[in-house]
Amino acid sequence: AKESFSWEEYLKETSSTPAPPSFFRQSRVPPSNDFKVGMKLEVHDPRNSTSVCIATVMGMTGVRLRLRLDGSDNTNDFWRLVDSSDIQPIGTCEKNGDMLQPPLGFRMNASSWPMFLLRTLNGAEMAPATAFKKEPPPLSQNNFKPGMKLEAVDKKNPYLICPATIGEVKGGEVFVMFDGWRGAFDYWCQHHSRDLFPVGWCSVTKHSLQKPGNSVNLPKNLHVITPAHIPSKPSRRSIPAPFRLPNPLPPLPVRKGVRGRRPKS
Ligand code: MLZ
Repeated sequence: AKESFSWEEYLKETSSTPAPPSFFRQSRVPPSNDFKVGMKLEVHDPRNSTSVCIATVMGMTGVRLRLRLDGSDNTNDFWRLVDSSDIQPIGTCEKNGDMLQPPLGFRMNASSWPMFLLRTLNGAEMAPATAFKKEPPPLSQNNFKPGMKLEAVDKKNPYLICPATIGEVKGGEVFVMFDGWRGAFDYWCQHHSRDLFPVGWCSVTKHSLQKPGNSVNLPKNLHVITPAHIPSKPSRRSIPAPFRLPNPLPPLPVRKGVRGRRPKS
């Protein structure tokens, strides 16, 4: 049976609190998704952000669009929110006196770009201007505190949004730790990153939310000192799901002779 993840229970279980919605660069009332699969739009090439390209909506989940650059391959799809300032209606570029560019890795000869452009736009369904929503302005202050829970895009699997915890805060940046994945997917980003969402965002926007992984989150510098009740090699399968260490971990007793020794692994 497909059991779903409940923030309410999980927050109790981990005795943690969500980061307040006002800390995020997201609309309080999420925008509506008025795009349809197959529609075309203009987008800044994620691998070359100064150039504006044509993209097609290949899929959608919640208020996120799965985009593919016309003329590129099918292995570099990327995701944008419907209120991202990276996307705009077809014609915007020309109106600004700029030229549409072939994507980085255009699969044809560069000289065939003008003809390709004509053909790709001919008869295409263009996303209407009303589908593009205004991007919320960045917040000036980084208000996040370590331990606060949130929902975050897994940058290694960008179609996934997963339960996460703020691990560290440094100036305008936060360290996003994915619950139950032992650091494998963690990253630093700006506090106003569009990849961070308040707890409940997926449910409100009808985006699927992953469950936390099954691995114990151990701070990297502590992995050699394993408390007796944890198997020395925690695997995703070996620890029953309800078992979770408090996060952040309480300080471990410092044993004589251990301090300063480098882990062997
Ligand atoms: N199939 C992948 C997905 C991991 C997603 C983790 N997200 C924080 C794996 O099991 O490695």
